[in-house]
Amino acid sequence: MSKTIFITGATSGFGKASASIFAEKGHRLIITGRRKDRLEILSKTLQEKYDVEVTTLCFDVRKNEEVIAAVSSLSNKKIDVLINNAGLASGLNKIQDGLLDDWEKMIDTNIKGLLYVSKAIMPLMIKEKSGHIINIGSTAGKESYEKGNVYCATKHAVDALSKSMRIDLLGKGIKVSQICPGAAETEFSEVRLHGDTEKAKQIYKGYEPMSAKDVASIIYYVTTLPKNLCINDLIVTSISQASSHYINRT
Ligand code: NDP
Ligand code: 8X3
Repeated sequence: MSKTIFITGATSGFGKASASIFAEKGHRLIITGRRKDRLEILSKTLQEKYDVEVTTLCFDVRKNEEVIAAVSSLSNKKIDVLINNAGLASGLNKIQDGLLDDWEKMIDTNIKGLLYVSKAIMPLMIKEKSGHIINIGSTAGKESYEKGNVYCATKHAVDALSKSMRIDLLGKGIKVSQICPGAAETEFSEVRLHGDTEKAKQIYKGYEPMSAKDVASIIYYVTTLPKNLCINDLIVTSISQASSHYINRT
């Protein structure tokens, strides 16, 4: 049965790869992000390739008024799956050298943005007595690592919020899953390193990280379980990684 999938951060990485998989499987999409040009290109490509309905909503998850306006603008407000994926790391410094601007960006996007989008969409799911919220956490939400400080803290918050959502929404017919990927090569490190592409490539040197498509296949997988089952929490890494601290580099 065709579902409506609302994806935050669909202009790149996991969100974009998820949009492709769900479109390939014949689902309706609502793809969102700040880069309008990318949303429009992706929408056109997916509609042409898979003949599915794609709606684009261009907004910044950090701005609650933009989130509310975007969700209110939807003509069909039945959302089956919300993928809270938009997020970023900004900066890779020891905490004593951290920049306030980086900290605020991460807290506002990864925690407050996820809350704003969820707050706009949860009532729609509650009304339908069904839905699936998938929060993209991280191995950084399970353990802290050197220079990860505020990013790790925001992903620990996603971990706590995922558990809280599942508890508070119990009995409402809504599944809440958290997926915690380890290292995957997307634009993530380029963003974290403020656009230094060469340094970003070094992060993935000497081992095989996951691809965006790998993670998207896991996101899709958790939506394929029977109605009575919910994957609560799932950690996924490439075979080269055992934890945030152990990567088998050659
Ligand atoms: P990318 O940088 O490739 O994609 C990030 C996406 O988030 C983009 O589509 C971007 O869209 C969107 N985004 C960022 N800030 C905002 C904002 N303020 N408002 C709306 N959208 C925003 O990274 P990934 O795909 O790797 O990351 C996706 C998620 O996965 C993040 O939450 C990240 O923390 C998490 N993660 C990543 C891992 C990795 O190793 N890559 C591992 C574990 C978790 P736009 O700029 O157009 O707004
Ligand atoms: C992204 C993975 O290891 O860079 O969440 O924190 S890591």
